[in-house]
Amino acid sequence: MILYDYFRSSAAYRVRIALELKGLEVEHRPVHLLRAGGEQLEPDYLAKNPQALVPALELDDGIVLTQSLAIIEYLESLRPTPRLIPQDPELAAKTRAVALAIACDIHPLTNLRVGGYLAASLNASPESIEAWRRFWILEGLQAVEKLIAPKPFCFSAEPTLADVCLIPQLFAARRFAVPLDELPRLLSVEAASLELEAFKRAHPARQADAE
Ligand SMILES: N[C@@H](CCC(=O)N[C@@H](CS)C(=O)NCC(=O)O)C(=O)O
Repeated sequence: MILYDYFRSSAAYRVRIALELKGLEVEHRPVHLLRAGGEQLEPDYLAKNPQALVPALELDDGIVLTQSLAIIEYLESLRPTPRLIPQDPELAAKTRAVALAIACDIHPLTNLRVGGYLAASLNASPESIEAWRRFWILEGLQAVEKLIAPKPFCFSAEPTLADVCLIPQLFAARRFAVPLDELPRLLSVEAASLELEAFKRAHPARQADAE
């Protein structure tokens, strides 16, 4: 399998953590989101992912999967252990709710192309785009802080899809200088997660394309 990846992409980081937790190996193929106007917009990549986003996972038969959460659900079917979505229906719903709060409600507002639109079409300054990102990330994480119940991971003694989404979002929050000091539960989950080899190996700084 080939993972089209970018070291700083928090959506790709989610997939890297899931792969590491499940002990699945892939070839990483970097797609540089900034070089030459963005390699995600090149025709060869668009043929794989018409959304022009990373990650994408190309299977050995050539089929390409897109959307990090869909890819992770595929990996969960391929290698069911360790489970990332709990069997208990209530816990599964809570786990998915945190994952979706991050992947659908926080992350899209802070994406590169959204910043590009704010600048090019609405004349937003770099400072106001940074402020926009900080606002939406903090607002979203404040709610996630109340949704989780660390044990020490978001909902249990083992990491789940919620942790897989939370850790990359916290990485992005730091990148955009979002103040995290009043989010002690999130910080405790982060500390527990970053102790694990799988999370360490998936970290942006450890990727071959890291800058
Ligand atoms: N919902 C998508 C989001 C993917 C996404 O937004 N990826 C970002 C990097 S984190 C990207 O490729 N951005 C390129 C751009 O905005 O042009 C997923 O979960 O896979």
